[in-house]
Amino acid sequence: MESLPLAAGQFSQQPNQFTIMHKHQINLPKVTLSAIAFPALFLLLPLSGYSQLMFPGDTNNDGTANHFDLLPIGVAYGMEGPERFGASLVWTPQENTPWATTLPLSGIDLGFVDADGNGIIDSLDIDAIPLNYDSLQNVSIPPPMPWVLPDTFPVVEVPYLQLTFQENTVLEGDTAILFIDYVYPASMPPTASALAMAFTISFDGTLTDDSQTFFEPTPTATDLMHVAAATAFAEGWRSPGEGLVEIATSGRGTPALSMSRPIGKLGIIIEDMILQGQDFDTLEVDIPQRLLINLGEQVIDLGVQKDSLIIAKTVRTTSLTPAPKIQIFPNPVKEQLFIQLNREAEFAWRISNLSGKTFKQGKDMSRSATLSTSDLPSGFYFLEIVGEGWREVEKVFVCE
Ligand SMILES: [Ca+2]
Ligand SMILES: [Ca+2]
Repeated sequence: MESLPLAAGQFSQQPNQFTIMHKHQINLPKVTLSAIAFPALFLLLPLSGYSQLMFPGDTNNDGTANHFDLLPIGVAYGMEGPERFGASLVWTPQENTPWATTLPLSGIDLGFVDADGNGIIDSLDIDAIPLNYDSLQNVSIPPPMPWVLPDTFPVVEVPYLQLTFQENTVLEGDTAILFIDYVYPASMPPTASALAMAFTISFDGTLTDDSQTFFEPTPTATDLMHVAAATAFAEGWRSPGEGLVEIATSGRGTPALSMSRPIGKLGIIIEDMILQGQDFDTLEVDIPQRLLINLGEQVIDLGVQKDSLIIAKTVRTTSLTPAPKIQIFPNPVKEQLFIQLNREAEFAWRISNLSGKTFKQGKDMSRSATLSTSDLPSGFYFLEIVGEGWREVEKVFVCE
């Protein structure tokens, strides 16, 4: 939208300039006319002829800067080529000398990958990606093309991303921590050389305060590089959309994803006062888009293990009594479920299924309770325990 007034301004000025030049040309003697025309042609030719025009941050030259642009930096890490004269990180077309070396499969010239133009591909080239995130271009030379990687590396077992919430349950207004782990099967051959991945984590943005979502890479994994974007990091255009976080992780030219390892954690802030007329809701997380590549730019299948989280209603406490510590076991359970409190308290309990239907409920005034579960069909249930000024919800699996 911002480019509209600029484009309109340029358009209104150009006819004027053209008219003035035209008048001058008419009055000028022949020799001077060709002297003016020749430099104009000379300026235009290199751009459309043998040179390249690149945009810093669009390392795969697909027309935008986003998390995928980390991957070419990982593939070409440490490569050297000609510097870009007058280089900057600003999202403008920048002329560069072709490196004559390309990404192995997509054939993209490494001049596009050297985002800062200093003649070396390294982690400094990442800076242009968040700076220009979601910016669009369609004037690069060669023109932008979808980044299609046609070759896949066949695998027997699929590596996958595992999402795990730190807790089963959070209250409204709490911060839910989601761990992102990468699981690499032992059966993978050394030739797989898994290097880098880009993926999108999705969740129901209406249940969360997206302006506060954050990503923290695993601090000990210093061999990895990361790019992450969410509405939370919104400065200008950095906004993949509500309930979406785009993340890329890459080794520095080494097969850093050829082993299982933690990638990082996501902090998802649950909206306050969202549950109306219901006691709890479920927040599902998934990774609908994901791409894993190896050192040769080949695609390796990447799976996902999802997780979900129970959001429970916050009870506004009027009592100064702190909530007791509660243990619920065993889980999974077959016949009897035990509730153990660290002090005596009056509490009510309820077992319901995921759609909220109550199966059993009762009241107790003690330090423990025993609930029979043998008559429940196998599946997931919520066990809700409510005392004066406190509340606890656990997800329980009943098996036969
Ligand atoms: Ca791109
Ligand atoms: Ca560079």
